[in-house]
Amino acid sequence: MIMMHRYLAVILILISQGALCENFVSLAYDDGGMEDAVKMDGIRGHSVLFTAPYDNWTLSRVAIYGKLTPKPISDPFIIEVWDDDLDQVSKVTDDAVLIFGNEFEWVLVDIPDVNVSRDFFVSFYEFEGIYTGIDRDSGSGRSLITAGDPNRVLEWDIELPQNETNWMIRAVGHSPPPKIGLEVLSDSASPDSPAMIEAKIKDPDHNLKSALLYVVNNKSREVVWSDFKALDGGEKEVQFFWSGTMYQVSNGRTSIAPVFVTDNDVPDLGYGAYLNISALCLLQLEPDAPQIYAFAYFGDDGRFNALVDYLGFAHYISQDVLNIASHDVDYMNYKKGNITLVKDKSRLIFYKMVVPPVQDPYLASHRPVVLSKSVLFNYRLELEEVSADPGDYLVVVEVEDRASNIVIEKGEAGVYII
Ligand SMILES: [Ca+2]
Ligand SMILES: [Ca+2]
Repeated sequence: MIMMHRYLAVILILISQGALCENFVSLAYDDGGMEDAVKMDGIRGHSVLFTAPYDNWTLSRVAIYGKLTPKPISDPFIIEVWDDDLDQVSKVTDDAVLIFGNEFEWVLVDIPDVNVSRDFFVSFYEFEGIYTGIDRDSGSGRSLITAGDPNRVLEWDIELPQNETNWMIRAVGHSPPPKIGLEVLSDSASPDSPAMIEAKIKDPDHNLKSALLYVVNNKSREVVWSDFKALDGGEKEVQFFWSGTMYQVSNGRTSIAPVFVTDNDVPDLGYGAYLNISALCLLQLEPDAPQIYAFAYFGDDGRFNALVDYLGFAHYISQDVLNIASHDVDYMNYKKGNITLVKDKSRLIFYKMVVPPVQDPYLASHRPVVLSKSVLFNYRLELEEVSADPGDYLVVVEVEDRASNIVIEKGEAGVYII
């Protein structure tokens, strides 16, 4: 019922930081689902006309959805890359039986890195040795039949209509990381006059995914505020605002801050106001029980309305949320059969994000919060927006593209609360 991918995305960002990723993107015109397959004889090649995402894009692999024919006539296959003048810019020959199998699958063939611009052709010659998958759902007009000596596009002469044929051949290349220019446009933060931070973001191959702002206490290095924005395209000016506040969780007896939270895009089924903000936490049902990752959901008014673990199991939903989900269910009956939280025993451990001067950001745990009040009053657990301490704050912006490039920019100027 509740979308989890946002948090998983956040967690994955944390995990992938510092890891060595190969940041590839795939150019594809097929839909990934095969409806047909053909092999072709000696001179004819399956060719796809690609358009480079930008000039001098580095192409480094070709992916082909194919399998060996039962009795290959000849072992080698050839992949050729031509520019838009039909001049060959790269060529590899390899042994089909070493690379393709007896079942259809995506096979990645390494080619020497080559820079391509504008339109370019990738042609696959298999000499009746390999069936090449065909997607027939989304004719792109980019699948052709080619031949070499001299390089040329042949007349379409196979049975399937050309406008229903997409060779399942993809071009795989590097995705350069985004660049961030960070500027603090207004540096004093208060509810009446928020600080304003602008990030000018450029990505050469136009596959931006998201931007995340952290406002970091200069002394403690704790993140007091974060703001996530989904992006697309290649050039964006993103404005962030901060009113000098942070989130605090309190159970009536004790409170902890700053708590790391995420805004939610809850599907609009009436739940929105109840599940708007969530916080990653560790759930411990009883003192000796294992700790498991979960998300606590809070409403616009700060009330605690749901607790869902990382597998999607709901340990608690509030009476308000149950009423929206199903009007006829009695909450006390529901509670008996479904709510696993134990009053005075179950504990939640919330997180704060820490951004050390030289290391990557990481999550640190707060002391546990015990659920000691009645479920009928939402355990009296609340998420409150409170004033952050006066002082200096750093701004950090983290931008990700769809090829898992992550770039972190720390602002030279900071913001402050008087
Ligand atoms: Ca298909
Ligand atoms: Ca990129």
